[in-house]
Amino acid sequence: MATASPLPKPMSQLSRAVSEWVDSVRELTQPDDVRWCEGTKAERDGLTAELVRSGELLRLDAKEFPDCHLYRSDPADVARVEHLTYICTRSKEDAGPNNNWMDPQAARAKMRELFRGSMRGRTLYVIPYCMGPVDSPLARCGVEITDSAYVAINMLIMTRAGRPALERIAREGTFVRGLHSTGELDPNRRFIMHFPEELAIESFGSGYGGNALLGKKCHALRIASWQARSEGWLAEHMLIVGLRSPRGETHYIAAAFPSACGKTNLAMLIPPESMPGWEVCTVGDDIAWLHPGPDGRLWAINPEAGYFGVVPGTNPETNRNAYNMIRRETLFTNVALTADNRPWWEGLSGGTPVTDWQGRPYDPANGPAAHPNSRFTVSARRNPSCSPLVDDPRGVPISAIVFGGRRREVAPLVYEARDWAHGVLVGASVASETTAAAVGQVGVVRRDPMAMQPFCGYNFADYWRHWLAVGAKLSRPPRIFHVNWFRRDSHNKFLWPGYGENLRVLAWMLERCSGRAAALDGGIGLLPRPEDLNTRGMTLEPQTLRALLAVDVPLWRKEIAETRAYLEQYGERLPAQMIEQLDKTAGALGR
Ligand code: SAT
Ligand code: MN
Repeated sequence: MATASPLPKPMSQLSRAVSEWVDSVRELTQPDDVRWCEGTKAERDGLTAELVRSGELLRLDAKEFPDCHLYRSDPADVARVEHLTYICTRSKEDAGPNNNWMDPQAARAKMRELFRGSMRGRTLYVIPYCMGPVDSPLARCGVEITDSAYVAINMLIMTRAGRPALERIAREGTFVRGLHSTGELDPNRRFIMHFPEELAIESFGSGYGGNALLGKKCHALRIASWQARSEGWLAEHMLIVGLRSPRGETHYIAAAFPSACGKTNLAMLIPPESMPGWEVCTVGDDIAWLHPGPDGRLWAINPEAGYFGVVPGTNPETNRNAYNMIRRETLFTNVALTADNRPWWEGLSGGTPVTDWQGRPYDPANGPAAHPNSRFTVSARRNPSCSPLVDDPRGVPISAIVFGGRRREVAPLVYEARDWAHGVLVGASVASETTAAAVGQVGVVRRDPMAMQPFCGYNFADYWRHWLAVGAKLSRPPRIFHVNWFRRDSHNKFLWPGYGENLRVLAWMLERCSGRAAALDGGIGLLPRPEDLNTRGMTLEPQTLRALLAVDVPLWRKEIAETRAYLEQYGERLPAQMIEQLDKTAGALGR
C-alpha cells in the first residue's frame, strides 16, 4: 500500500535565520497578520482576487485582456527617488561621490523609528526569492518582507519566489534581507537605504517599482554589484539578447542603457522584413549578472523572471512582441482606461481614453492620459521571443557588450572600443538625457557610467578598477561597443528609425565578432564605413547615414574635456588606466 507523502514543512520552519528575522520585524512593525509566500499560481490569483475585492486592483476587459489588472499608485509615487536613495557603508569613500551616503548606524536608527508600528492593521508578507535559476551557482537569494500585497504580487511575477528559494536559503545560509513598508507615502518620510556590508535593504514610504520591489534595482544591482566585486563577477544594468544570423551562428549581446531608453524593445526586437533569416531571442530586458567562465569567456544570467517595462509607445509597429505579450496575465500600473475597460496609453493607434491614470475623466489639459512612466509587470514566459536558455544554470556566453545613451548629438550611431580597457572608458563616459523613470527634470544630459549611475552600490572608481580586473581575467573577452539610436538633425528630427532597424547595427557588431567586417579608426574608436552597414530595404538617405556615422572632432574634444573633469572627481582612487585611455583617444583626435 502506498504511504501518504508527509505534509511539507511549514515555510516558517525551513530556515531558522529567516524565521528569526521575520520575528524581529514582526515585533518592530506590529502587523495584524503574517503570510509566507509559497510562490504558487493559486496563491498569486488569491492575492489578486483580494485586491480586486478591496478596490486596489481593477479587473480589465476579460475578453481583450484576460487576467489583466490595473493598479493606480499614489500620484506622487510614480518613479524612483534617487535623492532619497542611500548607500550606508562604514566608510563614506566606499560609497563614493556617485552615491548619497549615510552612516549605517544613523540610518538604522532613523529607519527603526519609521518602521516602528508601521504595519499595524496590515499584513506582513514574507517573500523568499532567488535571483537567477534556482539551481544556478550564479544565482543569489534574498527575502523581502513587505506590507504591500501589490508589491508581493509584483515580486511573485518578477522573481523565482517561494518555497524552492527558501529551501536554497536554508541550505546556503546567506540571503539579502529586504524590508519594505509602504508607510503613509509621505515623500518627507521616504527612504531607500542599502547596507551592502550587511547584505540588507530598508525601504520606507513608497510602493513604486524600483523603490519597493527590492529584488530588482536594490538587490540585483546595488547590493549585487558589491557582492560581485568581492566574488569576481559583474552585476550590470543590461539586457541580454540572442541573435541567430542567416548563417546559423548564434551570438549573445549584453547591452546597458539608462532606464526608459528602449532596453525592453531591443531585448525583444523583431527583425525587419528586409532582413530575412534573422532570429532574436530574449534572455533578459534589464539586468545581467556576468561571470568569467572556465573557458575564458563571459557568461550571463538574467536574475529576473519577469519584465517591469514602460508601457507608453508600445504598439505593433514599435514592439509587436511586447504588444502581444501584455494582452494577458499582465499587471498594469498607471495607464489610462477606455470606455470598455481596456488599458490605453500614448502611442496606441486605436481606442480613446476616457479615464486618465489618476482615475479622473480624461482631459488633455491635465497632461498625458497614461503616466509617461506607466508600467507593465508580466512573466518573461509570456514573451513570444523568450529564449529557451533563460533557465539554463550556466547562463549564455556573451560575444559583445554594448553601451548606449540618449544623445541628440556627439555620439555616432555606433563605434567599437579598441580593446577591453578602452571599452571600460567608453562605458564610464556614457552620458544620457534623463527620462521619466526617475523623479526630476526630463531631457537634461547627465553622466550615467555604464547606465549604473543610480544603481552602483559602491564607489565608481573602485567599480571601474573591478571592471578592468574582470577583463584581465578573460582570455576571450567580449568586444565592447557604443551606440546612439537617438541622434537628431538640426530640425530636432531623429536621424535613425530605431526599433527593429537596430538589428542592422547589431549585425555589424556580430560580423566584427566573427572577424569578417571591416572598420575605420575614427579616433574615438572603430566605426563602420557606410557600406559596412546593411541598409538594404530601408529608406535612409546616404547623407543621413554619413551624418549618423560622423565624428564631430570639435564636439568630441569638448566631450573628452568634460569626461576628464568628471573622472578627475574620483581623485586618487581612479585607476590610472582610465586617464591613459582618455589621453590615447585625445591623441588620436589630434589635440
Ligand atoms: O523603477 S525601476 O527601477 O524598477 C525601472 C527602471 O527605472 O528601470
Ligand atoms: Mn532599468
